[in-house]
Amino acid sequence: MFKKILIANRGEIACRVMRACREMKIGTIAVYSDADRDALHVRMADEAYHIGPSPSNESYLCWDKIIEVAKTAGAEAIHPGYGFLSENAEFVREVTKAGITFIGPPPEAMEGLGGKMSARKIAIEAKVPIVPGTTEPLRSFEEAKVISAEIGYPVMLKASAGGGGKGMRLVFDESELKSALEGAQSEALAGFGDDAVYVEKAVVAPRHIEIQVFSDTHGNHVYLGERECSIQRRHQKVIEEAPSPINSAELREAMGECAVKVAKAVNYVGAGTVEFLVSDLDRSFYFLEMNTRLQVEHPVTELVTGIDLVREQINVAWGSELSFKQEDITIAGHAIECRVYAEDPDNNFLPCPGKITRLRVPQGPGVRDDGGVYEGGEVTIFYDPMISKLAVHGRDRAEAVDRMRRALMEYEVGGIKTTLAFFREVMDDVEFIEGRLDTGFIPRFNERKPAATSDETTKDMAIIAAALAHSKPKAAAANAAASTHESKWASAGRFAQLGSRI
Ligand code: MV4
Repeated sequence: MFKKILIANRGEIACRVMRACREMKIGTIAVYSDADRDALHVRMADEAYHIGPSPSNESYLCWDKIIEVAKTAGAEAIHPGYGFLSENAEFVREVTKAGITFIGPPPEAMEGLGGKMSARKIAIEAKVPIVPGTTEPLRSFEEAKVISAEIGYPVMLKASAGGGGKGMRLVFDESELKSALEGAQSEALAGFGDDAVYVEKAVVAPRHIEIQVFSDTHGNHVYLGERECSIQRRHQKVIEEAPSPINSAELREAMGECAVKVAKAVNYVGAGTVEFLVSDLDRSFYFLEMNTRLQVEHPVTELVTGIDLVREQINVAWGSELSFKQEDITIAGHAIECRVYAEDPDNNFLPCPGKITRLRVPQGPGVRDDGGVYEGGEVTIFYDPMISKLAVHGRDRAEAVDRMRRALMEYEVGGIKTTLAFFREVMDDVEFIEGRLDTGFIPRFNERKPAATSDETTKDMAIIAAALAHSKPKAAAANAAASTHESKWASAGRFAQLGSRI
């Protein structure tokens, strides 16, 4: 086995990878930027090397510096985590040239699946259903008009190089098509330096369900069930769960087999995720794209399968066969994950950097927190403000929801605003509890809930706080303090259930 691995990442995922290394008795090498001098991943590593200024394009994206560190520190392999260099085929080639093992798929698989249009071609070849549409860039408005009419409105224009909803337009009829096409093309050009846009049929109120796949260098390909990731804001996942509330063994098998077909088609190696849109009307599913990395939401799959995906990645990179076969994989119970962000839910989820003055992480039965910060540490403006992933596991979905609700009550973050209060509200939401998840969940949720920052609400808060101050002075003071770093509503609402939060 490898003796030393360099982790080319930061935050919670760097810490997560180091945990697997430690269990496997592998030495860990961290790299860090100016802003991360005192970061948790640096403290957790056996060795840590400074690689540059705070902006990621001068540090975590500088592969020459990272490879240099790997050589001097004697790393035999590099784990890229997610984001940064994790899906950069050129980086993979450079790492390999330096005689170091890249923990991830071969560059050819990455490139084939990197573009949306190229991925669609691979899926067609592999006889995997895709959303009806084109696999070549639209050459003119006239062509877009003819094809869209053929497919039938509503249609979706998508940038081939796209991601995060950039260069994507939903078009309801022909009158909107011209400006949508121009908008998508210019956004794609500005965002990715490539204005290629194609068209596909819009699936109405779809679910986003993805399949975890795993492949080794011996030609074994398996699927580890699905994750439902339909709850997204601005094309960022917010809550993920496994299995999907649909929880159908037939659908899992059908989607799983399609996902494996895609992995086989590109001679995939390691952990990958095949994304599908699923229509709630008839449970039909369509391949969307494949992500050639370990995903943020991998813990929910780990919780229901009992498999350590990072350990398996390292084993596969070493050249070992997968430690399990398809028939060994079972889905036990239900897992839910909330991405806890340093953002203000009362102010349009604006990032909230700052010093974490207090941190109490939930514990107890069925709770797992993958964190990247510590009390006294800082959340900076330079990187994604996710501070942890809170995941729970229960025997069924109802138990998992109860556990998440309880864990969220235990969770305390002081000094910065977080999305914890938002999650507490979601756990009490009827549509969420019933598992009615689709891409419209967040907009509907926002409509249903009272305007949290109106003057009336603030007044009510003052009244509640005053009443509590009268009966329980210490607790009320704590609650008033909590309301400065969390949603006022959530703090007040929970107070009756919780009594004191300190
Ligand atoms: C779609 C779609 C409907 N029809 N494609 C793709 C990338 C992802 N960030 C959003 N994507 C969508 N692609 C077709 N043909 C709807 C979405 C979509 C979405 C998908 C899953 C979860 C949330 C979403 C929110 C808006 C749009």
